[in-house]
Amino acid sequence: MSPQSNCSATEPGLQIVADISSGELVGEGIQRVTRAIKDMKGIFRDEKSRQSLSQDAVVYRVQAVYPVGEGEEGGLFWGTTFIEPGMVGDEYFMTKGHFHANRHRGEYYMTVTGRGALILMDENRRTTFEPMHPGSLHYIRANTAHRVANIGESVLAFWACWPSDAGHDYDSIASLGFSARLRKVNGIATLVEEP
Ligand code: S6P
Ligand code: ZN
Repeated sequence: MSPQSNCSATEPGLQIVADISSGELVGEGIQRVTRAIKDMKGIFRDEKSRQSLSQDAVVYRVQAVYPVGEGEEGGLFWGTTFIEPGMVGDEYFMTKGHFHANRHRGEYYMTVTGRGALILMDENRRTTFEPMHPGSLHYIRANTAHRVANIGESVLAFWACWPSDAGHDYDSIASLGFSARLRKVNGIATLVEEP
């Protein structure tokens, strides 16, 4: 038997390729979600500005692979999020943000392209942010709400890996929000506490 044959794949794995320059996932079984301006009611501070924008303009889209059922214990999911550059009032285009429904579940993010900010809020509602740039790796602890803003001039793409039993709690953010917002103040991305 040649050494090569010992190394050949016998079990089909994920039939997916993640493009390392764009973040794009290519292959079978990729689930896609798009969030446009019309889907972002109540997320940005300046609702009038949101209403004045083209409602079909895309804010972000997600591609993800779910090798096991959502909610099942023991698996891992993988996804790419692409956030367009843009503003709603003085806030950058950003994701809705969520806690994991199972608060004991963390997550990894890695930036592929663009410039962003990972906004994190712990269980005591203390909000901080980490700059995102190509290659930056971010460990999101359990019990921590997370949201990403695109603070650059081009698409921000990042990879995420999270446990299959994490789930998503969007309601807590929809009702209470984060305790601070990332706003453009004198041209600089600045975390401003909510009143
Ligand atoms: C999943 C992970 C990401 C987000 C995506 C969109 O746990 O954190 O894949 O789902 O970035 O953000 P959101 O807040 O709309 O789910
Ligand atoms: Zn998450």
